[in-house]
Amino acid sequence: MIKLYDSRLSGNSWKVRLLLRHLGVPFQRKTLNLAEGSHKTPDFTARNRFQRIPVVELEDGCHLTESAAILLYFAEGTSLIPSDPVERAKVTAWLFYEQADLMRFLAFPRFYAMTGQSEAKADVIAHYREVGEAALAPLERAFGEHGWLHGDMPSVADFGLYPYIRLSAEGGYDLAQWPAICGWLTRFEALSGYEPLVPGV
Ligand SMILES: N[C@@H](CCC(=O)N[C@@H](CS)C(=O)NCC(=O)O)C(=O)O
Repeated sequence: MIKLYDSRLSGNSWKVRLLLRHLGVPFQRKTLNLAEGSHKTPDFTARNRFQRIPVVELEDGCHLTESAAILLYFAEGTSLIPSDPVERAKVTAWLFYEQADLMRFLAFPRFYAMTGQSEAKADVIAHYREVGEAALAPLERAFGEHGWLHGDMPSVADFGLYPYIRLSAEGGYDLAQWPAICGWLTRFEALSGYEPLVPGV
């Protein structure tokens, strides 16, 4: 069976889990404790030279790394990724945008809050919030035109962008100022296979 190396609170890993559940792909979770450094061991480094999660181990033992690359691998051949190269590029553009312009700015204020560093890191958090909010504005505009990131149907892009936007409130973002984004979060949560970051909580 496919294995997903994740951690309990990793948003990047949540992306992959959400997609696998939506597609009905069976997998086994291997949940690491990052605080113990279990992603820095020689064994894990052999699975991912970048020493990060998520990592997917396929049934033949091959490893996939980087959440966007993993999402694209599993979306291949499904309705979540267009076969037309131009439409496909529009979908993958969102995944690149998330990695370059959103993820760090949304994730780090949350990480600092979770690790009790909000006060010590107040200046950097203020900077991240400013950049992150500017990067959310194009999404608010996009959802004024269509219900999903790529037109009127969910695509793999929605799976790539949902987790850190949903989790951003834990880092102090006020999502209420983005009504169209909030509507999309609600639509996403109604997709088949949806499960919260920590199931049962
Ligand atoms: N660009 C990577 C980022 C992965 C990443 O930052 N993972 C975090 C957990 S969400 C991690 O493993 N952090 C441990 C570390 O960097 O030491 C992806 O999208 O997969």
